[in-house]
Amino acid sequence: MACKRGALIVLEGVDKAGKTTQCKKLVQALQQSGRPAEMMRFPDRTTTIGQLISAYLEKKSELEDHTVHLLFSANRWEMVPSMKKKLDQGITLVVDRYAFSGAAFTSAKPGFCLDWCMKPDVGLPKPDLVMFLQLSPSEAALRGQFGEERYETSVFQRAVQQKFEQLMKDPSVNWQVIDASQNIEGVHNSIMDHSLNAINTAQDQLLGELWK
Ligand code: NYM
Repeated sequence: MACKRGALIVLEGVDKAGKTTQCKKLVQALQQSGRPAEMMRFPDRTTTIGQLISAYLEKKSELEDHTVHLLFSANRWEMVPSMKKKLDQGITLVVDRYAFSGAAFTSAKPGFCLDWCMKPDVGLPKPDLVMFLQLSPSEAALRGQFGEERYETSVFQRAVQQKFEQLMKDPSVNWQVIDASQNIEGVHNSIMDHSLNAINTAQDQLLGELWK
């Protein structure tokens, strides 16, 4: 019998919600329970496209807004062959941000609509589960100062949060909202429960296409 496919699991949320910490903990917990799992993140700053994006985020270069949006999408598409290969091999992928960040961040800029922002990512591998780490702006502020990168202001993050709320109304995506104000272990336990369910369900299903 062919090996069962891995699940595509995405963590989303505004900055400071704890996505990276939780992705790492989830991968570790899955591996320790004997389930093959790997972490990925977007943007993936290691590729040629990722380096252009990284310089833009660090304010070392300027890029026109549509252009950088398309680069973020291209940075996902360039990883699709290796993502599909790993999923086919039974490896569960835990992804720190995906197309939802792409659509939410650009559409929070003036002159962009969500619909246009979603288009370049239509047809990407569809996550089996997207967990949104929910944290109010006031709680995020308690976690310290924002960094120096582009988009790291509380005004912009509020606009991004509203765009995520619009995206979460889409019933074609398996969204789960996680209360990120709990302690690290509490958040991890919720994430682990949802992930084990998704892994069990995904193994007998074909990988879908996002927003199609
Ligand atoms: N970001 C991330 C986008 O604007 N579009 C995208 O498609 C993705 C994946 O990049 N502020 C933004 C969100 C973050 C920034 O992410 C870098 P990180 O997780 O801090 O490296």
